[in-house]
Amino acid sequence: TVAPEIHDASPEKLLAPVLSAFWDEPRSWTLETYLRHEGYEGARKAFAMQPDEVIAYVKDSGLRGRGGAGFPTGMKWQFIPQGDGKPHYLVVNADESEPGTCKDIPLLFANPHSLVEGMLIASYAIRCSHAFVYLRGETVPVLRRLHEAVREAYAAGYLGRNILGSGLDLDITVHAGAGAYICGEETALLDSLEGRRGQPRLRPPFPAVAGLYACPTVVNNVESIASVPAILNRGKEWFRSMGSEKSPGFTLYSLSGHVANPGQYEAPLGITLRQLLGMSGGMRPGHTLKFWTPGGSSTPLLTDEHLDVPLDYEAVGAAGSMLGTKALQCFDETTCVVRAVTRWTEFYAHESCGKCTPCREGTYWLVQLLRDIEAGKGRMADLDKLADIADNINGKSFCALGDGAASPIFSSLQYFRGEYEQHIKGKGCPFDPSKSTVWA
Ligand code: L3W
Ligand code: SF4
Repeated sequence: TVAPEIHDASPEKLLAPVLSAFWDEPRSWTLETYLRHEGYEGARKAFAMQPDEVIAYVKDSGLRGRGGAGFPTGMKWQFIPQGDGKPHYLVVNADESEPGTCKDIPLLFANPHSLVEGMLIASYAIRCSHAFVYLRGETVPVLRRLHEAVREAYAAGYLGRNILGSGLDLDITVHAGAGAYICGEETALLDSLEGRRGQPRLRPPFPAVAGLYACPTVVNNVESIASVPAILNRGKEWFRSMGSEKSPGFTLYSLSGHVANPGQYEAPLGITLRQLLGMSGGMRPGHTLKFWTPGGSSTPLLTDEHLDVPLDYEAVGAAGSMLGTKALQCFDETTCVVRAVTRWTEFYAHESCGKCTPCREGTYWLVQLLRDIEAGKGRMADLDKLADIADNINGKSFCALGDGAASPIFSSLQYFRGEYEQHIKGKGCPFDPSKSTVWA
């Protein structure tokens, strides 16, 4: 597929970043810098509207959740019942841990006030007076910066009582998690925040009905909330002028692996990997793309045949994968796909919370089979066994972690079955790991 014209990735748009606009300025994270860049203007515009109008505005903008699922943000806010007499909560999911995903943490590090302002607007809209950020605990420098941004916001009257005369009272609590991937699943996150072991809850009820402390709760990703101030300030039409009709706006892509210049790239949805590689210096010199993930290892692998697939929810879905978190991990011809899939599967087995049998047992057995194949001890029948175990995990597990673990198995067998067979027939890995910087 070639990117249709509706996917506007024109150079002017690419050169006008929003979330990352001033990351390279000295002290970009301070309130002073933020105020020089339209800081808190979106909140002022939101406060001039009624809360329901703000929800409708965000819904009309077409903003979709940036945490992986792409659920419409305004619709999620609209699910919060009004006049129910219960407290409402906003919880920001900053537990970024999906392999290859590295955009929320840099965003918080460089521009934490965009999140604080977004939280003001979201809290006003859903009538919440206590909001939480659940941050990946290993990122201590980010934790400090976020605490400092919250302190600055209180001191300047952007948090606390009757903020900017709007009648909104808002407190923000920043909570550091303890390093479990499963706590990025929204209901496990809520359990962890409540002080319990983080394991997924049965859904429904969704958090919008019974979330934190059994009260209506919006759980949104960092980037989703941090995108809201610019939408309010510059307008929903401006936002819709980027990307496609169903996947509008700008977003942060994390580019990693065998690329010349890994990092965060801000661009409209609908740009292609070929265009992004063109902007960023391409693959490392002398090497070519072999396979890649559109949204971290939980999304099915794609190959060089898919370089022109527009990176939006619909087009990536039609290509057989998912846009997910937009974590573009690129691997060149030196990479053994079996080794890469084994490494990811070890991650899922380690992070499986153990609550349900298909994922707890299945990921363990996938690892055993993959390690055998990679070590040259596999049998041809193992390939069907791999697919069978993955099939017994996929759609039969309690949460999306299980489905994520099955994705690299199915997709690698689909595109690279021959490479698995090569390992089995040749009784070993045909690749030289010393040539592949990613898995060395
Ligand atoms: C009310 C309904 N709310 C859905 C809400 C729901 C949630 C959102 C999306 O997984 C994906 C996963 C990973 N009433 C509702 C409703 N909602 N129906 O909408 O829900 P869902 O189930 O589609 O997805 P999810 O459980 O949020 C997220 C993929 O992301 N992923 C993983 C990312 C990992 C991180 C991380 O590192 N922290 O983000 C990567 O691709 O596989 O498919 O809020 O409540 N009727
Ligand atoms: Fe836990 Fe895995 Fe089951 Fe999710 S799928 S509940 S992580 S065991």
